[in-house]
Amino acid sequence: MRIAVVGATGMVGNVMLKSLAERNFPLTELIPVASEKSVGKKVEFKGKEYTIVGLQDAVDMQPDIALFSAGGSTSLEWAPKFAAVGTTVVDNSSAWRMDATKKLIVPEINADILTKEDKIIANPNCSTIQMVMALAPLHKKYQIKRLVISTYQSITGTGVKAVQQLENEYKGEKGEMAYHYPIHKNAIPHCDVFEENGYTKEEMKLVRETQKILNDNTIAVTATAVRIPVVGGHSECVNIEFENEFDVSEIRKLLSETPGVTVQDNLDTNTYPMPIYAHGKDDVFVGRIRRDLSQPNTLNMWIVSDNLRKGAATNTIQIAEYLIEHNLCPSTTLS
Ligand code: 11C
Repeated sequence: MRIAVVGATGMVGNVMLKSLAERNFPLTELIPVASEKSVGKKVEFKGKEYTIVGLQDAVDMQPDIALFSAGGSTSLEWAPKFAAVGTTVVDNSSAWRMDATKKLIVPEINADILTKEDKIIANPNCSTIQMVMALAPLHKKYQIKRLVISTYQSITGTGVKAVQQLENEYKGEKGEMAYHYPIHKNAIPHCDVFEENGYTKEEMKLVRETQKILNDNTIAVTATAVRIPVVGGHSECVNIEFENEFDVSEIRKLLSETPGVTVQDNLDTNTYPMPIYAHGKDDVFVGRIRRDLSQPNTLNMWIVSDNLRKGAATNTIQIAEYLIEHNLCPSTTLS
């Protein structure tokens, strides 16, 4: 398996390299790819140095799989060029997610819809992935009717510039601003750009991507996404109304049996998920599981996950692993 990592110098790209190494991903050649200004620089992978190549050189090398995390416009322009030479692209940007001809995949939920013909596969948005990981088994059993979501999102979702802004503000130094406002000691109800409907794009990703992944447009979703000065992961308060009756202890059992989900929910020991502890982990953590006392068949949960891991790098790599394990890309033979 010859694997290209497009956007290898970015925050997600970095975690991808770390994660590929940790998971002992079956690659025979790593091709780190970045924009022209990074070409020639080195990245480290499993104790070896690799030289970054440009996009056209990477296409010419015809890798088996390209893991993209280089922003929407790079994906729109370059994913088709890789696909044209036979590379299967797994794209972490928002470019292809809602394209009806592209599949939006969380492996634990819907990787079984992938075929050899899928040459560009979309990785969902981080805040969607962690939420649907916890919702999918519940939807199957109780049928979700409506979701009311509030997010508390890590600045790492914005990128290096935002982490730098927080550090500067913390130290009382001036610097470039990633946000319109200070983030230190603040909460900004504005993730990604505003759409005409008054919601942000991040909020609408939660609506559209959830329906696409769960393959159910009848689920009503409304969301408010907020940026907070945290680096470890995204947190979400999710209010779920089901069509059917449920038992809270059954929900807890179902979630604790779900691969990739860890329940942390013990009021006696003050146990609940928090981003500081989710940081660097691949799982999605769920706690504060309790009935909404204000209306029937409704539940509240608190969902936390490292947005750079399961929300981005890990999910992208899991898709690639699925392709290899199921013989779905050109030269798939597990070494
Ligand atoms: C955030 N979810 O935290 C974003 C980052 O659509 O892939 C990823 C943006 C995307 O702001």
